[in-house]
Amino acid sequence: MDKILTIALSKGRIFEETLPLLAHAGITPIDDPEKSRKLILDTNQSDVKLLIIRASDVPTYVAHGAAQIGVAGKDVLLEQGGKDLYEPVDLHIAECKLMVAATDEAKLAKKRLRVATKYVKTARRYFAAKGKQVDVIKLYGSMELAPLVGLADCIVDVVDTGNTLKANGLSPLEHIADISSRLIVNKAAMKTQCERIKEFISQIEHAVSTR
Ligand code: PRT
Ligand code: MG
Repeated sequence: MDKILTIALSKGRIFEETLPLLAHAGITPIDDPEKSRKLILDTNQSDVKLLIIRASDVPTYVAHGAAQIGVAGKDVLLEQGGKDLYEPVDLHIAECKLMVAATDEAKLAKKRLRVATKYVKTARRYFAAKGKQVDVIKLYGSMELAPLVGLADCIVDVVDTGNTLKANGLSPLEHIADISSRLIVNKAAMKTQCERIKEFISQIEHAVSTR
């Protein structure tokens, strides 16, 4: 019996954009995570399973070896840095930008900025590197609201089309990082399931480069 290969990923844009890459590696899920309530999806390959979890939990599952492989946004990886993982492939999916946004430039001129974000560590690091004093307010979602109700002067969030910012009267003002999703691999699994994982990585790399 071959060892099981478990791949952790989140529903929504990451799942949808990873599917064609998995298909290239010959892997097709049997259930649709948007319809099924199952958290472990079987695939057409009996030794490959998909774990459907929150985007921000993917590095944790892979770091602990509960999944050998995962797909995680670079925003999540930057924020949770220090997890002992390999990051062998930039999948160039779920691309966006991590930005500072506010109603206007003047809001960023304050001596001590209040920054609302779920990216607490990344925001601290960014403003510290600029020598800017900040108070970071941790939020779990709907960051765009914070500047509108006086909770913060600006936000740090990922931006794709910019429509959400625009709809809330905010502008993207400072670029922190370009973001895309990465294949991540558990370090111990890379040794114990070396051949299977290397084969998978090269199939995915090929899928990315020929897309
Ligand atoms: O939703 P949940 O709280 O479970 O977690 P999550 O929001 O982290 O997961 P998900 O699936 O929404 O995002 C997974 C990954 O997709 C993120 O970690 C990013 O790497 C990447 N990604 C790419 C994005 C976006 N584009 C994006 N636009 N993640 C979030 N957004 C948000 C954005 O913040 C805005 O609020 O989507 C909204 C719409 O964006 P606009 O700019 O197109 O209006
Ligand atoms: Mg989301």
